[in-house]
Amino acid sequence: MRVIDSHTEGEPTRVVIDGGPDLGHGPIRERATKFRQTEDAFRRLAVNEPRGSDAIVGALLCEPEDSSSAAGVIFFNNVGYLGMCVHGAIGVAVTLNYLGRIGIGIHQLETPVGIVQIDVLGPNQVAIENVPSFRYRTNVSVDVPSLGTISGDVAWGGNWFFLVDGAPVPLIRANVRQLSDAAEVIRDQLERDEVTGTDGAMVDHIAFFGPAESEDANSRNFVYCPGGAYDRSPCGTSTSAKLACLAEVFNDNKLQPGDVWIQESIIGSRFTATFRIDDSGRIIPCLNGRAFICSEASFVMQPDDPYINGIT
Ligand code: PYC
Repeated sequence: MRVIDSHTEGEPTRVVIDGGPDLGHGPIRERATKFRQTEDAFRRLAVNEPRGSDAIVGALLCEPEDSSSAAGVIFFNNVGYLGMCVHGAIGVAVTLNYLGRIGIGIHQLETPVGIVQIDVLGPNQVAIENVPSFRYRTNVSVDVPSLGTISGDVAWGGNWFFLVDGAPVPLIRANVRQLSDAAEVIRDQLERDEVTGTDGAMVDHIAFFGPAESEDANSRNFVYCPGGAYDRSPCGTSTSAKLACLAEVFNDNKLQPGDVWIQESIIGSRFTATFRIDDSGRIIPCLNGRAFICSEASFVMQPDDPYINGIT
């Protein structure tokens, strides 16, 4: 099994370029279901300790269903699977370019939640046109033991988010532990209160938003991921969900199509985001960020290794 590791604005991506499970053909959504049902040990092996860490997002490259797409990709993490992952898609684009499989220019990636467009602007700079994003519920209040009443929006940006304006402690890196603890209890309360996305989907990412540190950015965020890690990047699916909440079509009148929104992460890295409205009136976010290759590795599996499939 061969992988290439990169980071996008600080957040790691591990692209499996060889030796992954054969999931057959057909829609990537169906192959992702097969992955979950029959090959979950591979997910753990690929991203969990001792070979990985809680922060790594894995990306399994698959043959695309449509041969004009650059690749199919299934994103996964330390506890399960992601619909889309913008930082991961930027990592995949930079990796495919590094391997000489795609050039500068526009390509398509097939994901379990839809086709996204990748615009490779340079060896380390990519813009992703994400899946349509929308706000599903506005100003939902939950009573959280230890925090009091917390209000936020439930929105989709390729994953489900609870977006909170403000944070229980300042959005600085030194507060990552407290922010993570707060996000975790909010997520637990959302689950207890049965606050879900469409079709009862779990709202498994929590995002706090506050003022940016740099003068030219619009906002800083902290995004808590399903497996307890925090996103070092500004989390592109969360930024997409945020854009949907700010967009004029939903009456917030805070952001118009084409307006630029610079989202800063908890470590100060950034995505530059805009959106357009498609022919069906849907919000299509576009996120621009950088990724850098960190390592190329071949995994070794020794049969007597008690942790051959990772530590869960
Ligand atoms: O950038 O969309 C993103 C993302 C999702 C989870 C981690 N990063």
